[in-house]
Amino acid sequence: MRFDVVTIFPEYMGVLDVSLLGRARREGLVDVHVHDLRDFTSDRHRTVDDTPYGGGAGMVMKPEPWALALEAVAGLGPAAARPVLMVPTPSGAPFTQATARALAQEEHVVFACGRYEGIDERVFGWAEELYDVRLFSLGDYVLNGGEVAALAVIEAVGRLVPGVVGNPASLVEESHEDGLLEYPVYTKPSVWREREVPPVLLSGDHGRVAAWRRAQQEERTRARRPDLWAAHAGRAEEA
Ligand code: 6GU
Repeated sequence: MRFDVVTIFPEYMGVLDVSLLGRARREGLVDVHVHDLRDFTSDRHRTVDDTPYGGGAGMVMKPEPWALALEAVAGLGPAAARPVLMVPTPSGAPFTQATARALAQEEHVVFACGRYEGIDERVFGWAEELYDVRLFSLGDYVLNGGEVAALAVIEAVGRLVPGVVGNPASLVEESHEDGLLEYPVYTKPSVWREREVPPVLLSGDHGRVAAWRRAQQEERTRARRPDLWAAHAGRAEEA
């Protein structure tokens, strides 16, 4: 699967070289290319922003450099694939594990990382000609730009690509895969600084371990994420 990232801070994406995803890239499992938006400007100052119509604080990203960049990048993926354009913005739809699973089925995903107060809105309508356009948010807080959000999505989706995570079973038993948070985990020593591992985990009784873990998942979800718990309880009632 191929990712392209358009940004005015290409060096921000340097962390993609390290860890699990770095290895996946070197092994050719995921292909990530980063493009500098300023390479698609034509003035001496390589200008990407301007003042907002209607007034107000901050600057807005100009549409034409974005159009040129997105036209150039759309054709870089597999010929048959209609690319997905992922636009990080605090006013987008929530990005979830379900979104990550769906994106992992795509062949070509492009990120348009805006800075300042955002990108001229007309770009998104225009881009529908070439892309399946999806505005997304990581959560209800504001980042300075979309780069960190693009990194988060590339990591969440990249690890679902077959072969990237060594043991596929570890993808199944995870927070959010079944609508509940993950159960707590422990390793040796069984007593550490006077704190004991829950005895059931040392019992060797797989049935009791599974039941305990399930109860922990439910307890945590109820305590920490009442929103997820309500949705889970709703589904259980329907079934
Ligand atoms: Cl996707 N982008 C920006 N700029 N801020 C955010 C976000 C995205 N998600 C939460 N805050």
